[in-house]
Amino acid sequence: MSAPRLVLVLGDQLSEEIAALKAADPARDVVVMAEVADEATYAPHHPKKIAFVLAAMRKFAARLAQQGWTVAYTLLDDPGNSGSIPGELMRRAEAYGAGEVIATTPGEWRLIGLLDALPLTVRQLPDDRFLCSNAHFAQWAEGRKTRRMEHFYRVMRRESGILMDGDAPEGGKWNFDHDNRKPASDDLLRAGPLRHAPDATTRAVLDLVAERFGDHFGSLDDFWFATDRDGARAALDHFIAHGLTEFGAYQDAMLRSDGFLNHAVIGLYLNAGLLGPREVCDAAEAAYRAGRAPINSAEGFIRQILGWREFMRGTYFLEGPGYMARNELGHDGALPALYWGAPTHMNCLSDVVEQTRREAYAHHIQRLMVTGNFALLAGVDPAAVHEWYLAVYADAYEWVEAPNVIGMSQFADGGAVGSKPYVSSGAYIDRMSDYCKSCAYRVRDKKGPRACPFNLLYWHFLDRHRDRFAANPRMAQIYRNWDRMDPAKRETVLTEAGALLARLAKGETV
Ligand code: FAD
Ligand code: DLZ
Ligand code: SF4
Repeated sequence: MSAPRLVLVLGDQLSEEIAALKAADPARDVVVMAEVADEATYAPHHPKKIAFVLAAMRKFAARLAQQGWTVAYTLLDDPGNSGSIPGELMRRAEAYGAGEVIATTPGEWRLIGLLDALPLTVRQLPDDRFLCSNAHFAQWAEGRKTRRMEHFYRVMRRESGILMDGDAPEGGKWNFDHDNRKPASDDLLRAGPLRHAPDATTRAVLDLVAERFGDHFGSLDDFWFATDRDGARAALDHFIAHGLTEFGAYQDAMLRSDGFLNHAVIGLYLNAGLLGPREVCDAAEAAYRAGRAPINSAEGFIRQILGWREFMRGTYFLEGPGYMARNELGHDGALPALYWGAPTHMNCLSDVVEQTRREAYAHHIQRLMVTGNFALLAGVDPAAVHEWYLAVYADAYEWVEAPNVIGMSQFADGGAVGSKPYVSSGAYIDRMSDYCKSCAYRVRDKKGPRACPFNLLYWHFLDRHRDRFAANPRMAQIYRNWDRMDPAKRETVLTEAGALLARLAKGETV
């Protein structure tokens, strides 16, 4: 009998269809799964995220063992635990006399490099859980001066056949966002995401995480994530039945009383391998075709997965390991302490950060137009913003988090992801949320002691980056508005914004 090979399954590769398992032989090979301190601390992950990953790993390992695989599983508190993925592979290689590792390429350059550096023969197979391979994305991108998600998405619709009517897009349009973007009212009852009571395995993990990582930012209370494939599928079905119909309409809305609105809260399951993108798109399309969801919702939801998610993954691998250090706008401010829960008078930020601390979740518009928008306006170093997002959200893995943060949110890649920066004054937040009603600042004040900080910093941002953005056709009108403002008022706005930035830099509460 030939020597066993080690089959690496990482905490975000929990699918029976994962490439490494498909290439391995249960009669010969040993699956290696390891709970290691390095993966929990290379970014200070939210305790709920760590608990989710570890509980899901334990259950997935048990399922593989039941199916006849030999699983060498390292518990976090095993006395021999080396604390790292490479360390555990070396330990298992010695124990089993193995010289070869079959891995599915990790979703992070850091780990890809660590595996490449091992003194073992390591095969990193393409991760084929996606609807567009990295090679195919590179082919699509070849020769394009700019890459835009909307163009990529149409190719993906055609190639996958999802939501198509022959050669034409279902409903006659590729994009129905015109019907979306309504603010929400808090008198509507929404089902919210499906909540799962922790079982014995999850409770044991929660105790362990509290003991080992209780000092990380984030609460472990009321843990309700699914931690296995069946629970994740039930969460998807629940969303399709109760959330999808109004997903489109309220996609961009924010409410103090409801941090989930009509969002699916499935990103963590998709990214860990408990759900696949094709089944999610198929479920949404089936609901539409059965008359249970309108086209604007089905299309809007499918676009997030078939379009944005695949586009972000392609971008991460195309841009290479240097992407996380990009800083095209030269921002170097420290991340304000309010992101880690220090007090702030800004209602929107205080609410989103508190929700993030509690749930390891915020929806897209909260991430983009509140926490992301503020960091960009305030000129925070994008690497610090990136580290924060990677740590605090249960669905955060570098391949998807970095293009969203470095690219879409902070414009630190100079436009590889988006054609213009996502910045707004307080007016946008006021239109899409109820945060401003009870804020200490006044969203209508453009200057003065109670002026909304987003208003002040918005003009400061545009003014200091004028050379870069004034020629952008999508921003020309904004500069015209700025130029039409009374010069004395412009001066006051810039002076007050500068004073606000100075207070932020000193760590004062704003
Ligand atoms: P829904 O709103 O219900 O959308 C359904 C699914 O669409 C999501 O689960 C997700 O898989 C996909 N999706 C939607 N938007 C995007 C997008 N822009 N990029 C990739 N997939 C998308 N998403 C992550 O999965 N991990 C991250 O670390 C992450 N970081 C982000 C950071 C910033 C600054 C921003 C602006 C967005 C980020 N996103 C990230 C994208 C998006 O915010 C989350 O996917 C979404 O909030 C997850 O919640 P949901 O499952 O309820 O999503
Ligand atoms: C996020 C995470 C955590 C918290 N812990 C582990 C772990 O103990 N073992 C493991 O294999 N994976 C873990 N992960 C997921 C990895 O960090 C993830 O595979 C890489 O970041 C690549 O996406
Ligand atoms: Fe946020 Fe400004 Fe509205 Fe306050 S007034 S909630 S700071 S946007």
